Amino acid sequence: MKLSVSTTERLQGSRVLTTNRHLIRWVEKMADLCRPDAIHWVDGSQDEYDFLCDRLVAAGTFTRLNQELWPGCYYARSAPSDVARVEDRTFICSLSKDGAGPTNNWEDPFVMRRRLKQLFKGCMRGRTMYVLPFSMGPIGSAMSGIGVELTDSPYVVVNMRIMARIGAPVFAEIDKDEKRVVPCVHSVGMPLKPGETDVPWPCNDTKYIVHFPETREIWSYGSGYGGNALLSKKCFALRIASNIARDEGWMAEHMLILGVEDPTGQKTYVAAAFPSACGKTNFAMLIPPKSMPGWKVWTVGDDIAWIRPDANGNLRAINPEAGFFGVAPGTGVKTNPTAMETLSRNSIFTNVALTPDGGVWWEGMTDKPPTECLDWHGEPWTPAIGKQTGRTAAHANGRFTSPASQCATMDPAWESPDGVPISAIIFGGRRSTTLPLVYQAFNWSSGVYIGATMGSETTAAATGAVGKVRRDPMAMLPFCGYHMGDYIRHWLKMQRGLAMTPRVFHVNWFRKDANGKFLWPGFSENMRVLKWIVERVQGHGRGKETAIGWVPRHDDLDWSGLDFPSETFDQLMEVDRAAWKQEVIAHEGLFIELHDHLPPEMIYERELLICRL
Ligand code: TSX
Ligand code: MN
Repeated sequence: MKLSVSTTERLQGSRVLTTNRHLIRWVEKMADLCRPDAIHWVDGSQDEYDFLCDRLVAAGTFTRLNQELWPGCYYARSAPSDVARVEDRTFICSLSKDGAGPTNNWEDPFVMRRRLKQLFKGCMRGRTMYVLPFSMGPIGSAMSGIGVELTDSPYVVVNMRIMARIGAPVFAEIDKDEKRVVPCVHSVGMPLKPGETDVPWPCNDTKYIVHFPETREIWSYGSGYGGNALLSKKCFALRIASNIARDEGWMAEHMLILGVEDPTGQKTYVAAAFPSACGKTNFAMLIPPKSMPGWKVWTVGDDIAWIRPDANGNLRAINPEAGFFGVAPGTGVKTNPTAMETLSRNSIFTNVALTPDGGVWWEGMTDKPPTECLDWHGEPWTPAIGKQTGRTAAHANGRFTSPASQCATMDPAWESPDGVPISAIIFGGRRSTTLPLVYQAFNWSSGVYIGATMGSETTAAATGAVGKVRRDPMAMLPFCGYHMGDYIRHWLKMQRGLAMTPRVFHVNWFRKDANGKFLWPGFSENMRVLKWIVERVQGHGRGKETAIGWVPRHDDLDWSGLDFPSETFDQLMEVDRAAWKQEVIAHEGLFIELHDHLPPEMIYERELLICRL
């Protein structure tokens, strides 16, 4: 159904909420191009949120969930073609093609601008343009960054209210000292003719996710989903911010941040980079086993870290986000009870299943599926139908959007304007062979080598063959907004401004035995690995030197409450020289792709590794 825009807009959001003349001029210019029926300045209030959710329910985009079971929660189904990030439609439009590097799509910025102008001409007809200011990081923090997203999607506005700090306080911050903002324009690319009824999930088969790194601009067209449309997240906080960080001497990373509290109450913060499907959110919310009393893990963030050296040359990190946009399938009471509690209220669910009692379900949420439900297409689904057709009730990339403030393990300092001190960086991947449970780099440059060459085996969700190692330097391959070789050089250069570099580790929870069985129980038991990492950072953890780095002996880990045979441990930790020689050969592939920008240190590190093997 179509609401009368003129009357509703008069009630909500019509007042211009900034005095910044550049911002107002830009909004006018973009409205001139996109031709929305109304402009709504987003104040970020609860009233406004409720108003927009009501509008989304009326439009059929949202279903209000059973408020007794799921208070404050809504459910959405996207168009079946608009379910994930579109990497082949993601562009880095730097002035030179070389600036974007071989791992990004590039288009001449002048050509792309012309194309975008055509696409955006009149693209918001029949819709409201929301002017959505957002702060990445606590409002007013020197470590934060501000953007303004113009969008014709109320779904985006309500998701962004969970994922970032938005609205009036951000406008006030922009007005205070004429702060530089990153302009972001987003349209679902489906204008409405007069009287035309909308569809529940408007989008366009033509999609563009475009970044202009020099002018720090983002343009997104044709998708209403997640990382394509919530421009604060991957587009700003990673692709544009990685450019800003390179220029300003800091790091915008695809990392979770957590704090480990030991039984004496001392806290050690670590940041960890894992490619998708490795359980980053689970790790960020880890619950230590009962047999390790006094140990506790505190969550700072689950996806993105902005890390910079402070005045004393120590690295400090903030989580630029305010919520979790997590993959729902696989999240359950057994794998992540903290996340389950977090998403139990005031959350938005997209592309999962709807149960007859007005709740949601997805694969892995409970052991037993519901006897019947509507799948993410809105079609009837039962376990029998699932078995027959091989179709899952939820889409593998179905998501929950939940406020971080509801997460029971959030660190007391998670919104500290100065961030938290980072003592260790952990890289990880899903590797069924070769890579041990944990090893520590010898020094910063060998650590950068480990990050630069890390990889993960593809799972069914990703495109292409299952079980093939895909190299994904620092888990940033899809998110680095410039040449990956220059990015690795930036990592090396960071050392110069630091009083002390963080210790660097690599973990692998996914090594399998000859029968394809996981060697390591993972989840809570990963606390034993974290404890060793913290002890190494503190300088009292013991280990042994191997060809690839320092590793714990069986006796160096805390095994209280877990019967883990030393023979299994040996399998899990084995550094097989023959397999590692193959591994080093595989590193070459990436290095050849990046060769003309690859720092020579990477070649030297590779040589040293070969010599040690
Ligand atoms: O998130 C995971 N973590 C990190 C937890 C803090 N997953 C899920 C990954 C998919 C997103 C894991 N899966 C982990 C892990 O440590 N380990 C595994 C592999 C595994 C799966 C099931 C078992 C053991 C290991 N089950 C039993 O042994 C009974
Ligand atoms: Mn991510």
